[in-house]
Amino acid sequence: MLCLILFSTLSLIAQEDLPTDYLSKEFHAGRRTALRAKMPDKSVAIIMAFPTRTFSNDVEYLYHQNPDLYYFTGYKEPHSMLLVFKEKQTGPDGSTYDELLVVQKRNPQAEQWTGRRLGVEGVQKNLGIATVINGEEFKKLSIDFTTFDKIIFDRIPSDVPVSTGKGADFASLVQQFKEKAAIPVDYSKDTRYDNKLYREITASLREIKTPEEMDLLRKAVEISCMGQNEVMKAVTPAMSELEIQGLHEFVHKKYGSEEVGYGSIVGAGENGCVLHYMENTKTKVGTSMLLMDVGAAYHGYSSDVTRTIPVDGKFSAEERAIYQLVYDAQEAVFKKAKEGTSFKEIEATAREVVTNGLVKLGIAKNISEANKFYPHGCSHHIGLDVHDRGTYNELKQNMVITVEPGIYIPQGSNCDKKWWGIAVRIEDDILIREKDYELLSIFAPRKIEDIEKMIADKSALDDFVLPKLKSAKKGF
Ligand SMILES: [Mn+2]
Repeated sequence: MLCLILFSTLSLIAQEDLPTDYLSKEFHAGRRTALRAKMPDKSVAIIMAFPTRTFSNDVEYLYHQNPDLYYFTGYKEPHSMLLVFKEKQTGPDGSTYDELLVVQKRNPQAEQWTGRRLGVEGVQKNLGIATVINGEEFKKLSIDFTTFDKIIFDRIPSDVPVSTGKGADFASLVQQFKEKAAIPVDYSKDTRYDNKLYREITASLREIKTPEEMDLLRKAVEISCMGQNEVMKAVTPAMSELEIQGLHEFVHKKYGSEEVGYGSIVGAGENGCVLHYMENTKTKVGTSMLLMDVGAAYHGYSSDVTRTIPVDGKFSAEERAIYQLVYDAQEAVFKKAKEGTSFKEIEATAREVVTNGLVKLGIAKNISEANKFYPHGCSHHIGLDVHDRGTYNELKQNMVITVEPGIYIPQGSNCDKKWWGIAVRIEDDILIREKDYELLSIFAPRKIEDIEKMIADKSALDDFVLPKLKSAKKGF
């Protein structure tokens, strides 16, 4: 990390050796056409970038684009806004357009510090959007918003960082939009400013995956499975949760996954009971069960795969009983996974198997007691968000959802002590088809015997031993 000292700047050439399987400009254009088709007459849709966020002092978090803006344009930079018009608009020079992307201006000095920018021409060339302007130009552009019956946009975040006053940053774009469209302070009461319609339209588009999206999602899911497999083979009781997280993410990156779709969850024993445990601070996972909910993301598409394994290589009788119950709940859901089944039915199916099983094992006396051990839902869409936008009514072909029942029995639970500290979640990703489903996460074992076999296998990482740290007084 460097401190900012300004000298004259270099001009960078375009980057080489990039991945070749990004979503195509035709894909993004197709999505904008699909959006326009769903918009009512005399309407405009505004899709804003996400704001940048401070990590520390003058250091920002790695920027993550609003998935909606990425979906409709492929643009990954901040300080941007897309306007899609139902009807053709006429520009000041008489030209017509029905979409307009506002981007950040090229700036060699800034680019040397924070990375290359596409700029207007780069966007036109690489992303195939014809009408592109800089943020500064947006200020001067006159759009008569009174001609629209509907102004469709997502809720504006209430914590947009204050404008730096330099150039056209996100805060100033939001301000420009509010002024041009005369957005009232409380716009939620006026249906002309339609946040609900924004959510409905984007959900109905994004919940159905196109073949191009499926190529990326399949890859993301397979990469997650490769991580799970390698960890199963390499894991030892002396490893830390952090180290195991690192192994997953190392394997992901080895296969080109740029990021994880959510903070990796690696919880040994009781830590598995914390549903979104992301501290991963236990220094030795020991011989208990290890719950690993880790999702590689590939070109923005996130998988969501969980495996729970016995670190010592063999399920104990109690671990086996709980694991089998969760597995059976998944299998029951798989049988119903096809077009036409409702999310409600999926949820009820998983819950019925888990609750009946827990009562049978004597862990719970009734359904409400059993629900405490299974406190979350079974299924959600995955895509550009790990909990992806969707209408959540009936399953349709080309939706991709998770199936993830779980049972968590913390210490001190009102049941026989032998069950305490067992936490099991099994999570798979499936593609819904007309009459059945495809198990996308088939590459990582789910069955007890297959997991035990995988743990017994040798790993490429077995010989990966690093020198001890000289400066460590305690611990490592
Ligand atoms: Mn999930």
